[in-house]
Amino acid sequence: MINAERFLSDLHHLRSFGASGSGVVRPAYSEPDIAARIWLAERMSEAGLATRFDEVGNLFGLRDGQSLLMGSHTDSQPEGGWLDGAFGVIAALEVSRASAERGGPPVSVVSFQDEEGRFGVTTGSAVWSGGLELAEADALLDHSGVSFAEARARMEHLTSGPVDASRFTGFIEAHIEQGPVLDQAGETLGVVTDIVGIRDMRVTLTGQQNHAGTTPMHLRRDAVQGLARIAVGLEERLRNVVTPTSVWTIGHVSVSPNASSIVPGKVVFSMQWRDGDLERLARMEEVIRDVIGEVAEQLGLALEYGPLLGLDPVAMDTGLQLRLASAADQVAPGKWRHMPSGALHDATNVARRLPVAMLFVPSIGGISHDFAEDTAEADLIAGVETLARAVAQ
Ligand code: HGY
Ligand code: MN
Ligand code: MN
Ligand code: MN
Repeated sequence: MINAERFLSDLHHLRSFGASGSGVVRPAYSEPDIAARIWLAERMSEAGLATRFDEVGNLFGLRDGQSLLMGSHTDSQPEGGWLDGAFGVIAALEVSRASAERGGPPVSVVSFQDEEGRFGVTTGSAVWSGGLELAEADALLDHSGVSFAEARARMEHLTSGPVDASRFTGFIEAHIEQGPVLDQAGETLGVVTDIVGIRDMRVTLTGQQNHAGTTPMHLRRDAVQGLARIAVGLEERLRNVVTPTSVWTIGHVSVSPNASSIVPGKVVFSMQWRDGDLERLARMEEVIRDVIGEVAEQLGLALEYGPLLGLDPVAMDTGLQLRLASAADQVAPGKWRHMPSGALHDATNVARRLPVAMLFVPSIGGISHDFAEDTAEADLIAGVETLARAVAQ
């Protein structure tokens, strides 16, 4: 039902924007990200879609009247794989074209901006869905101190107007799994049941910067020692409240002044945790704040928290799941499953406004957020075919 060659050709063209080794470096609002969006808008126009950039740089390709919305994001992590987000956007474009050619239901396409959280957590779809006020988003800073307001100003000249959710009947996002489940089971497709919740906050520990040769150990207020104790303390204390699917990550660390002969005076780090259960997320937060507070006190470090960002867990629409499941049964009989998503997706935000569903294809070796991320071509095509069948039904 689809043109696999056209789909693969577009997917590989998108890969060329910000290409780095086998992966991409295409963070939100960077030059390659904006160039990719401009190219994508051209491809949408060629497909007969009316293109629109909203005020934060989300790109829509619209069919007239009521339509189904499909898509994902085209920005990447600072070191990203070529398929994260890209697969869902180009799959949506192909399904939209194929459906129009067959006289099927109208499908609009979207690439949301800053899904990867340069400025927070899925910023573009959070603003579009009303989950985050634009003024609040504008004040968010990336790790180098650039504000969201400054970044989105780089796309101001492209802005062509808002897009109201009421024109859409639902949202389907296809994505690579980004985990090992389908790959290890030798399966082709996953119909997502729900998406985990996430919490993310920046923590600043300030001690006393000093000479690394003359300052006795017992007189130091060393911010890196604080971070080390926190990392170990969390490992021990979170054990009591979590399940095997709960996760927490200190993924970004900035040490000041970051010199071998200086006792580090300041550490800023990201503290992120995820779980499918709202209450457990709250219990994890209590433990995290306890551990950080206790270590700060022991070492005489000043402690400052940034805003607590997050998204609650959400369930996928059961009607849309059924449609995806029946299409999956046709395309990959006996080789698909229902499964939760441990990664975050724009679908979480869109669920505020529309019924949403998600379809996964396998990630080879379960690798993602890494240049090595990949998926077998046959699995990518099976994913698009499944979407097309679900839409046709
Ligand atoms: O971090 C995530 O789960 C997503 O890839 N932004
Ligand atoms: Mn993604
Ligand atoms: Mn990602
Ligand atoms: Mn000296």
